[in-house]
Amino acid sequence: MKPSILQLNPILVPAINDKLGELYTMHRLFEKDDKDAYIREHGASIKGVITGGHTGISNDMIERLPALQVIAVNGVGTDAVDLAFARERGIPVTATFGALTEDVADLAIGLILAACRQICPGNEFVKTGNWQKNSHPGALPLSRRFSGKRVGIVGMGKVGRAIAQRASAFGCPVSYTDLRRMEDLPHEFVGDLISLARGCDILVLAAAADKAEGIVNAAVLDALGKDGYLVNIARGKLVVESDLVEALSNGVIAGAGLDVFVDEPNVPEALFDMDRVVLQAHRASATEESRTAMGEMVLASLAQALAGQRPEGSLTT
Ligand code: 8YV
Repeated sequence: MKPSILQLNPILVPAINDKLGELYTMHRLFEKDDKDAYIREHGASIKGVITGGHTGISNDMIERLPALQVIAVNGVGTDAVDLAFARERGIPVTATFGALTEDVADLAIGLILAACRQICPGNEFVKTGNWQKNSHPGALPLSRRFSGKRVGIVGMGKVGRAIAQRASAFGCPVSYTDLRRMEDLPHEFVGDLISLARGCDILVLAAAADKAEGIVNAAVLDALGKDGYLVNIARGKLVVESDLVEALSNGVIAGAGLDVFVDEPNVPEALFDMDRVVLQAHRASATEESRTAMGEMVLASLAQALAGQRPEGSLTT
């Protein structure tokens, strides 16, 4: 009999779904109306869980899966899984470290360019026919340069480093903050977030959110200043969203590029009309390349755990 796997989020790569279906009995919880009843019926048979970084799994759900041997996070953020709880129970938790680095870093640069160069309002101006109606060169305001701007990065993990590499190619001096200085990096380490924000033009959030909820607040945005941009490709909850909306509304900062939000898919509507703000629907890893590589890592984690081995890169065992 094929082992049972509980899937909490869809996987968008057909080849990965085919492989999962070949090897396992898949329980696609996200498709069920009465999730509670479904777990009551099938919970005891579940050997593995696949979830998204943002979705994670609750402790209550873990407790309802007594045969659970692995939680495979299809993403790099593990802030929505209680790792200590899983560790106590000897359940390996894996993530897809390395699989999505390049695409998340690419989107960070895309958001910076889009926000600074006003690419979205320009696109709308042309596509709605407004350029033909008003071809005066001043119909759109001047935008801001990205090349050479000072970039401050919060979190110098794989993604932060890939953003630094790209920003350096744009001639941008890079500084960063993290829990510690990293001796192998040529960039300036700044010990506190307010000083980092004060010393940069573009503040990019690439940090894990486990212990960093609300670190970007009114004081940090104030330090970033009226010519500064905030870019977030990590987790919405790193930011006090109401402070951000207020800072953008009052010109405390110049603009923002946001892929993630506190309560997705709910986004503060005040942001919708702001030309200086570019929004994405949590898309940083949403390429065929990343999602295929991530899916393969999930398959490997399940196979290793269910064969009685410690999955490579387990964070808890
Ligand atoms: C993932 C994410 O792509 O990696 C993460 O932590 O939040 C996402 O970008 C998502 O979990 C896909 O399921």
